[in-house]
Amino acid sequence: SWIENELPNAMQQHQLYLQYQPKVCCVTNNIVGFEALLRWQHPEHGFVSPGEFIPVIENTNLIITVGEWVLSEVTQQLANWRDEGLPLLPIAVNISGYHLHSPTLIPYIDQCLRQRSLNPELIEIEITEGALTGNSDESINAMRALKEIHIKLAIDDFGTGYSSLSYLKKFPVDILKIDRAFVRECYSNKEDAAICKAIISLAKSLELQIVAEGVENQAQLAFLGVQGCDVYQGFYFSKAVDADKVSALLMEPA
Ligand code: G
Ligand code: G
Ligand code: MN
Ligand code: NA
Repeated sequence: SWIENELPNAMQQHQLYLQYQPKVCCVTNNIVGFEALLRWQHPEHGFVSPGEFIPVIENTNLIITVGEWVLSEVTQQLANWRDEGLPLLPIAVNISGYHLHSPTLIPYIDQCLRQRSLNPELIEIEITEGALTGNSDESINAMRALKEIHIKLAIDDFGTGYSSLSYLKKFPVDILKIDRAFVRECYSNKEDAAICKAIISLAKSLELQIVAEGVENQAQLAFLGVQGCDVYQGFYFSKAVDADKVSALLMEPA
């Protein structure tokens, strides 16, 4: 498709850029980190959503090229903020299963961090639950290798991947992100409330940090807070914003 043909140029021609969505502590309301989200402004097609172009390239080497571009951008951005004297917060990066299972991921991240003298704790890798259902041994090996270089791991879209919960015991995971499909009506729908409660309780007993996605209103936040959710993300606090807006947020006293 045109997506595969034009994406390589898009990186060179600065049509791709990142925005950053704040992650907020449910207790203090302080920003505790950000998630990097890809954006593509195409000269003819206009704005192209990652929800549209990522699936097209997800099982090709192009997802590695794009993933490496994101990792390089994010680490360079962190280094720039550090050099400007700003206090740094961790940034979560979405990595596709195909890239996770490639032998190039670990050396590439390691090189990005070393080149810019960054603490690995500043990068979190988000893997969707769906990416972990097959290749279980391969996934475990890749995740262990990430842990060896002190990178934190999050399971994204948790609850939608139809995978066995037993992998939580085997996989060295730090963070669970409740899919926004369960958050949407958590305060009014009995089933969604039960699912959110169960996921939060599971995360607590496994000592994992729990992040709720897609929080858009006070009713959702109140419910999640009572259940003991640690962190939330969503339009209620902020949509993803440009890097210069992040600098302003980092400068604000907590
Ligand atoms: O930001 P938005 O809601 O448009 O993102 C749509 C989807 O694209 C989400 O599932 C999100 O995880 C994914 N996505 C956004 N940025 C990246 C990225 O840098 N890499 C990968 N693999 N997926 C991304
Ligand atoms: O799959 P992933 O969680 O990486 O997807 C992140 C996507 O969710 C981003 O594209 C972002 O724009 C979107 N998003 C973030 N906050 C909200 C929200 O409060 N409501 C909705 N509907 N989407 C959100
Ligand atoms: Mn994500
Ligand atoms: Na998600």
